[in-house]
Amino acid sequence: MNNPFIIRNVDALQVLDSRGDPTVEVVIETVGGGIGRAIAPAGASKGRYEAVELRDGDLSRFKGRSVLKAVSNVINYIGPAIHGMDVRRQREIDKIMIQLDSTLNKSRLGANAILATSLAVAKAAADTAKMPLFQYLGGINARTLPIPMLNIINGGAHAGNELAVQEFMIVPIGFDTFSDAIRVAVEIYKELKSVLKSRYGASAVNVGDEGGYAPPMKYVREAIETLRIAIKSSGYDLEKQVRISLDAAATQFYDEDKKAYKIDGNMLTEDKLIEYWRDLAAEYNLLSIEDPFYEESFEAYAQLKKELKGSVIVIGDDLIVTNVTRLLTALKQGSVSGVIVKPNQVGTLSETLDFIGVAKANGIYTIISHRSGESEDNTIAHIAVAVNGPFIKTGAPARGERTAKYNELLRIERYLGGEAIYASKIVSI
Ligand code: 2PG
Ligand code: MG
Repeated sequence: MNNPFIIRNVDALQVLDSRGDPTVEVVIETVGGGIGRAIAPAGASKGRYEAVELRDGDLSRFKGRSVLKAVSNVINYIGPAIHGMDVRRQREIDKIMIQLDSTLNKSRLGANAILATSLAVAKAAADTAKMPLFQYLGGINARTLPIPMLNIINGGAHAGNELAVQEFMIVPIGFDTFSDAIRVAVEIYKELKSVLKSRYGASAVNVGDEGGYAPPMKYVREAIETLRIAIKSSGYDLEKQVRISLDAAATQFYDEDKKAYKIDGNMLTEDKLIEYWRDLAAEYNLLSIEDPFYEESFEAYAQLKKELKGSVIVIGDDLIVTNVTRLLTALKQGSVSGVIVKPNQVGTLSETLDFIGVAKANGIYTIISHRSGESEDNTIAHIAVAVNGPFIKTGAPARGERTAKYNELLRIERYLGGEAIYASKIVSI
């Protein structure tokens, strides 16, 4: 009998992401008629140690941003190598691509080519098995809807304002269901719009790359204060119901020569910045701070984490780049209590799942994350449920490429019915 899971076709093409940049889409078909389609996302504030996103650099096309080489790598190298294989052999297929690439950072074939293929393989397997992707990946144990961290004020590399900190997020923790959490987030998002309009005028509600507002602000406290007003005037409690989280993306405002951070119009040394975060966390009962320091400063992270005594989750993104070796370094030094998980930072689905496994085995919170350049691809929503969250970070509850993930989570919640659990019910934060 014919095995329906055998790959019968691998195709790739260049499509566009949410910033209008070209990116790689891969389509895989199985003998049984299953189809897997996946699109690679792209970051703006990228970590130095991320797997490499291959771009053509040909200035006559898309200002150098085209990905035709990565597309042709899928068609000419990856496709022939995995054609005829069973899509359920995910690890083997990922290994073949890693070997074919044979670099440490996937720079030969491109992490964009490899990731889109890896995700398309899993999606083709789920489709052939006629199962939702989260269930194919997580089995009967996958039923926890993640707590969303919604970035509703954008700064840093994602906005055209003067805010050094990149993301100001609301985290609806005090609710019974994921859909309630999303409703509350939208109410606050809309309330924030009115607050910004009345204080800064109509242009203050233009949005940044991740759908959050990008008001003409300069001071971090000003942004947090405005969030606080919007949460309160929406009728929610800042202690138990909706918390505030930051992604500083501090590498972006670190001056390597001066060894100092430019924030709020000041230049702060590492010691001063540790104090700054400590005070801010206490003042606003912050739930988490992501990338509070430069991407090499494992010790500064550790120092801050020690001083915060577990009251705030210290998260590594650019510091760790979904890389097990860097995570182990961070664990040894006590640098983080949470990690961002971005499949395109490492390049394959199985390496992403391995990374999540190591983090969870060490009691580290995992935050499955989008990139600032996204698409309608909603795979991360499925991964978040497959690994039982506990967090997902996928932008504001606005703009199609962001709502694609939230909407998929709403569908999964409905599909699971009474079996669905909202992660905040089982995570102590
Ligand atoms: C981040 C991400 C996503 P980018 O820093 O966490 O929010 O941004 O994709 O630009 O790296
Ligand atoms: Mg980040």
